[in-house]
Amino acid sequence: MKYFTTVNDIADPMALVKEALKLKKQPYAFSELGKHKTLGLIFLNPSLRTRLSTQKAAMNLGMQVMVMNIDKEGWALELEDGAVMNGNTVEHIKDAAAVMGQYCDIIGIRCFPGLTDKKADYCEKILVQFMHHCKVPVISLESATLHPLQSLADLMTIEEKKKTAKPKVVLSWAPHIKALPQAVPNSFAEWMCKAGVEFVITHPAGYELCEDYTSKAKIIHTQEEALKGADFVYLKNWSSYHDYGKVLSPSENWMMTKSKMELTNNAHIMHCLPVRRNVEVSDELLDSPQSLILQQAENRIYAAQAVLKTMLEKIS
Ligand code: AN0
Ligand code: CP
Repeated sequence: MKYFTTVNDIADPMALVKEALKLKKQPYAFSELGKHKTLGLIFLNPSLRTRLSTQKAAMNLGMQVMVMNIDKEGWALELEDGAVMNGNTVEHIKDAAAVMGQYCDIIGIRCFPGLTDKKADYCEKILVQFMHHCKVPVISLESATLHPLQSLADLMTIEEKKKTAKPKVVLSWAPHIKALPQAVPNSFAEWMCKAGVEFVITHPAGYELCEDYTSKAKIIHTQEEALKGADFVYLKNWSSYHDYGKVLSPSENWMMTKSKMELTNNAHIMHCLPVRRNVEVSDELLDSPQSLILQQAENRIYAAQAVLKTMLEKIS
């Protein structure tokens, strides 16, 4: 595996889930594998879980880690090929990526969408240039359109908790005060469509996701209808894809509450975090025994570890 940017970069998602679950039981079984290998983590946006869990995963494998918040600590990056750089940008991404590739054996990069130019975001302008110029294996730490480490951890969590072979998993849009990326729901949909679960997406009209990721999902616009018999309910806000980057105001209240959850099969609540409490989901649910938010966050370590291990085995 040279790249981990989408579920399509791996041949067998369930095999990777099994590998991650094995590493959770024996985190230090491969603590020599990463000796004298360096992981670089490059952030163009904030992070708590991705940064720390990926760092921890690398440490469990014996790697050295360098972290750079390039948006704050680096030179202002130029993204346009052929640009005459007489403005505010100081360094071209092609030079920055090539240099970092010389310092690191594997690089992780977080590059959120701008949410104004759909075409630039959905062609992954930053990630693609970075992968091209750095020459080493690259892990997406959430790109403009996808967040595969999160989805791998989410699928692990569902595997650990499911009580039937084919559980019903519902992805429900949740309210938020800001325009958020579609990366987490796109990615969750992409992975769930390959996971052998009954997968339903529910959202207000106008919040349809890009069909490239949802073609195999059942889409139901009435939240109550979608929740019936669910075993897992995954809450997430996203901004509009069709009216790109906009926050539309649905007429109903889409916040997840205990009374709505009574329609489910005593479902587990999932959220990737950070969560706006009592806006997206009520405290009562997030702090209930049905909540899996901390287990998802814990599994981020072993999801990253499984990906790093696979990459290290190829380069060492
Ligand atoms: C980000 C998002 O929605 O993509 C990161 C989630 C992991 N969330 C926020 O910006 C609040
Ligand atoms: N879930 C997740 O990716 O969290 P961070 O944005 O804090 O990394």
